[in-house]
Amino acid sequence: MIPRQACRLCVITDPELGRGLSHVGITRQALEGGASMIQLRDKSAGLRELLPQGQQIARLCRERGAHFIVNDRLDLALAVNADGVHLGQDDLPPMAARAALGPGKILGVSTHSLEQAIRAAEEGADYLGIGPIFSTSTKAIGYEPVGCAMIRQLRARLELPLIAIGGITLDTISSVIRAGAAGVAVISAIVGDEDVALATRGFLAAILEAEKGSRSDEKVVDGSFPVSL
Ligand code: 3NM
Repeated sequence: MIPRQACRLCVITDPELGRGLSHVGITRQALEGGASMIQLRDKSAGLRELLPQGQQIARLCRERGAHFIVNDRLDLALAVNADGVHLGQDDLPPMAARAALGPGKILGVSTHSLEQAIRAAEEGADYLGIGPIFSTSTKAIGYEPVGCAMIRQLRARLELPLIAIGGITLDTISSVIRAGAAGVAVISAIVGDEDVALATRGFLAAILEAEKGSRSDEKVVDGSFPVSL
């Protein structure tokens, strides 16, 4: 289980886009800007290099009450006692990861279609990454952008928090939240900014503003139960 608010703003630490900042450096600034979740993502560094960084990030997140998720590396997530792990479609299947993680940890799964999302929910994911929402040059994943329509479709079928990812910027964030995403995960628009803390703060403010808009949309559409437009 993960509280919906924890999914609001996930900053993914990508040192390649990070203007010289390390995972820890990005984390410090993102937490200062109000990120609710940090995802450590590194496809090339070895575990011995990542371990001390992961330990430090775990401590920083704990101090700030933010959630710490490790991308892909279940072993690292366990070694640093992270809050959970985020898996892609080619990583360990969710059920196997859950068996190793135990019930108290968070399991997030990247999904790129309705079918993948429904399967991940059935397999025990606590939240779903859904993307790419828009085109992005950060990751060549071989999937076409799914757009906000996919968020609306999934919201209608699943209770799980949805974290939208892929090409999210300050210009597009409002449409994503209003479509029903619990939050967003961002790399380039935050980590690539020269002031990561300021960029994070800007995203958080935009999300809170869009959430207010979503609540008034709900009221207009139906006074008795929430509906996502
Ligand atoms: N996963 P940016 S898109 C890491 O669709 C990642 O699952 C995606 O980076 C998915 O915010 C993506 O720079 C890249 O577009 C996100």
